[in-house]
Amino acid sequence: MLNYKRLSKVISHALRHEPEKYGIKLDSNGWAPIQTLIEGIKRQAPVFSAIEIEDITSAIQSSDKVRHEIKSGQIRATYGHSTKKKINKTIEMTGVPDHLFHGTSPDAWAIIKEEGLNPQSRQYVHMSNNAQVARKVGARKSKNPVVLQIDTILARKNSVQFSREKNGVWLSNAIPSFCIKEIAKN
Ligand code: HQG
Repeated sequence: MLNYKRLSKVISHALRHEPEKYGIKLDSNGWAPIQTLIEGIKRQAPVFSAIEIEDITSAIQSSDKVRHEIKSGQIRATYGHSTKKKINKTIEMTGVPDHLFHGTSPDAWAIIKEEGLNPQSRQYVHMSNNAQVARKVGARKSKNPVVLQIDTILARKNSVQFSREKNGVWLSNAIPSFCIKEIAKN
């Protein structure tokens, strides 16, 4: 039985970070033909040399988050990109929650307090519409994660643009520090 968690990581690597290694050229919205992805994975990851399209769909569906989507023979990563050419996102003009949440480490928070939130190695800042989820995201970085609350009304007044992804994930460009505060642990 294939390790779908591992396969999902390889798919994310190909579609978020290094598509060229897999012979893939993402379009401006991040889409690539599934067949090209399959051929690239077969070449790059010998352990997956016999994968078929059903394995790609199973890996995506068995994942704990909506990381990838499939449409008309194409596949894309929904968020997380670090490729040089920016993936287009649809700016939400309505329906942005008044507050979004970002989980991080105390060390990063000490800098964010001064500099604001930056995308760092990714194309966009990642946030959640849910503080508990943000705490889990921060737990990837620290045993004592900090949850930050973003005042999106103030941020939008200061030219920050938000886009909605699957499953409660939100993306934006850099957010100034005065729109961000720490929320108490509960
Ligand atoms: C921090 C996972 C210093 C920021 C998650 C974060 C997410 C700063 C780190 C998705 C900073 C970047 C993305 C500044 C931001 N100075 N540090 N000015 N501004 N930072 O991993 O948001 O499981 O690139 O706080 O669930 O942690 O992969 O971003 O700690 O949705 O699908 O710089 O990745 O999803 O770290 O995570 P990351 P993230 P998957």
